Order: sequence, then C-alpha cells, then structure tokens
Amino acid sequence: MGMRNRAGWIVGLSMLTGAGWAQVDYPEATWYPAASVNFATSNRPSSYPITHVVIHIMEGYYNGSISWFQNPASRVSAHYLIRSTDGAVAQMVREKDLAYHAGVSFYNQQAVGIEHEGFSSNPALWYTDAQYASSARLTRYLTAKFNIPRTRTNIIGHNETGRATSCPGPWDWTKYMAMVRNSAALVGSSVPIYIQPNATFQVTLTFLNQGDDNWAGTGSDPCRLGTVGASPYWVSGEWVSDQIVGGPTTTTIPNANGTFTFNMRAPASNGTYTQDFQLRRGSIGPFGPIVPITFRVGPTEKIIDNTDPGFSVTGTWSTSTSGTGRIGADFRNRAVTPKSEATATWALDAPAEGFYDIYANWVSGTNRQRNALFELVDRRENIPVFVDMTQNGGTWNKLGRIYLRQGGGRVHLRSFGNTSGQVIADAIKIEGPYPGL
Ligand SMILES: [Ca+2]
Repeated sequence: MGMRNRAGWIVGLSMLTGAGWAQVDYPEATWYPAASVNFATSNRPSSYPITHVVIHIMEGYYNGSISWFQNPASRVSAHYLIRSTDGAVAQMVREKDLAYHAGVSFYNQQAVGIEHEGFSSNPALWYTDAQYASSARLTRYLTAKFNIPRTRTNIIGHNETGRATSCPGPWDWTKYMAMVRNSAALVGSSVPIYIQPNATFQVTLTFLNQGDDNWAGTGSDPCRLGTVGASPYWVSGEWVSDQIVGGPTTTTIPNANGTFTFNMRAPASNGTYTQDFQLRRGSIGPFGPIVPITFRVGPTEKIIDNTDPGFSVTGTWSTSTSGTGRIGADFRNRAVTPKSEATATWALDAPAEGFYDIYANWVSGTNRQRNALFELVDRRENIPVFVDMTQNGGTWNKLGRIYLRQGGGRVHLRSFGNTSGQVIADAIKIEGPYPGL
C-alpha cells in the first residue's frame, strides 16, 4: 500500500508491465489507481444512472493531485485528471465507481468528475487550449457513452452542484461547450491535376459534421474553413482573410456533409506545394482534423498502362509477362504477319489543352518488330513514329510532341511492319501541357 503514494514508482511499473492500461475506460487515459478508501465501488450505470459531467480546477498540480488521490488520508478522488501543458489524461477511478469529487451525494453518485491542472488565479497560464481540447474530447466520449445531453444543464461546474465553492473559476464555458459539441471528419477533396503558374484554381473540401451544432457560414458564431497559419495562396477579395477561406456552401446540419469551395492562387514557379486546412468556429477557433492539400504547378506526368481503362485493342492480342522492363502487371503483344488492321490504342485524356511530350515503354527482345508504327493522334494531327522494339526496352522512349485538347489525344500501335516480329503494347506516358508558341 505504501507504494501507492509514490506515483513515480507506479508509472515505472506501468511502463514495464503494461498494467497502466489495464483498468482505463477511456482509451486516451493512463491508469493511476486512487487509494481504495478514496472512492466507493459501485456498478454504474445499473446502480446509479450517469447523468452529469462535473468540471473541476485542481488549484494544484497534475502530479501532486495524482499523489493526493493515491494517499489514503485524502478521502477524495476524481475519475479523470487533465494536465495543463499537453492535455494528458489520467484515470484514477473507474466510471462504474463513485469518485469523491463533488461533496454532494447526488453528483458523486450520478456524475463523472474531471479535474483540471491549474490555478483559477491565473487562467491565462493554466487554462490552455490543449487542456480544453483534451477535456472536451473526454466529455464528448462520456456524453456519447452514457447518452448525456451536451448542454450546460448536464455539463456543469463544481460551483453548480450546490456546493459552496468557486471551482472551476473562470472556466470559458462558451469555448468549452463549442469544443464539446463540434467535431468533423474529412470526406474528400478535389484539386485540378494541372495548374498554371500564377493561375487561380478551384479547390473543394468536404467534411462530415460529426458534432451537434449546425455549421453556418455567417452569423455571430460562423463555421468556416481556415488555414493553419497565414496562407501565401489566398485570394484577396474572395477569402475572408489570409487565413480564413470562407463558410460552407449551405448551412450544414449534424450528420450531413458540408462542402467548402474556394479559389487559391498558384505560385509563380513550377513545383509541388502543400497548404494545411482546418475548420474553425468563431467561438472556439480551430477544430477537427488538419487536412493537407497538395497541388502541383506546371507540367504533369501521366502514365496509361495496358491494364488501365484508357487502353483498348482491336483484333487478337496476347498477354505476356516474359522479359524484363515492363510497366505494371503485364503487356500485350502480337505478330505483324500476316498484316492486319489490329490496333492497340491508349486514350490520353489530356488534363488541359496544350503541347504534350509522348513516351512509350516496351519489353525488348530479338523477336521484336524493328519498324513498329506508333501514331500520335488528336483532332487534326496524326504523327507517325517508327521505333525499333528489339532495343531500348524498359525505358521511356520519347515518341514526339503533339498539341492536345483537354480530354483529348490517342496513341495507336499498329500491327504491321516491314520485317517480321512482335509489336509490344505496354505503357504510354504523357508530360505536359507546355504552352504553345
Ligand atoms: Ca504494362
């Protein structure tokens, strides 16, 4: 029993044996058992319903409070303790048992007590966002588990239990309840495949409203999409500021998807860039997941393999995996004698209008066609290119450059030639668009 007062010793034991995780109800918590005389064993919610969450301020330190609740002389405890600096959670009494935290029988019987590290005389120092956020996650979990309404009737301060106390001091209830009531998950995002330098481009992010409040883009407590820090890609006159994008397209009710559509401005230089986004409410600041959106400025590479939907053949072609240097799972092949109209076709589906460099990969071998005919095709052009497939397998061989419409472009591989041998339909790569002259 003496070792129970020595929190450090118990932490060390927990880390060695994993015993610290054995008793927690809340997965984020670490288990530091309170002294057995500091709580009453029970069997909630069958013995008593769990109807309230009571918020406390320790007027003390996290480690000191853990020690105090492990000291049989204290005769007090709480179910959960939250650390100020990082929101770490200790559980000391099981949710089924009655912690002695309220000093009022009804609330000891029917509430879960959460103690927060700090001193009410200096809330700016101790009542941190990390602590509020961690506590709010815990309260969301408790209210969901025991079906407790997420209202100020059921989530209360110690001073609202009838006990003569000022605990929890200047707790920010507006912020805390908004944190408890708001939650989100990313559903999807869309960014253009090709973006020109300095261009504005449209981005759409969709989030599921997993919380209890509507998301409205306007009003006194709007829900908006923001950036993590000031964004260099904001569009003046369209964004609210350099770190607030705007609200959802329409007011989003709980369990519905909210769509945020907005423009960004690309940098002047080609390259790959990332911007982090996060939802925010006026009353609480950022909430929900941080979502990194990556976009590429400048020419793009795209590979169309023979197993991709853009590939098709006419006539009879074999499927093979022999030799080395192919792209993907296999390639298609066909002898050029007897001469036929059989053709392999790659649909290029150019992401934007402009010039594209076209490359082909094949698996070379001695039985290959020395004058295999590719054709680069768009609306008005048909550029024939002959290649020697006995050589240069397993690499991107440049066939040429062609102007493609957005969504357009095809490459054909014909099954004839002036020598016998196999033509190999493996994969095509396009790179572009490059601006015209
Ligand atoms: Ca292939």
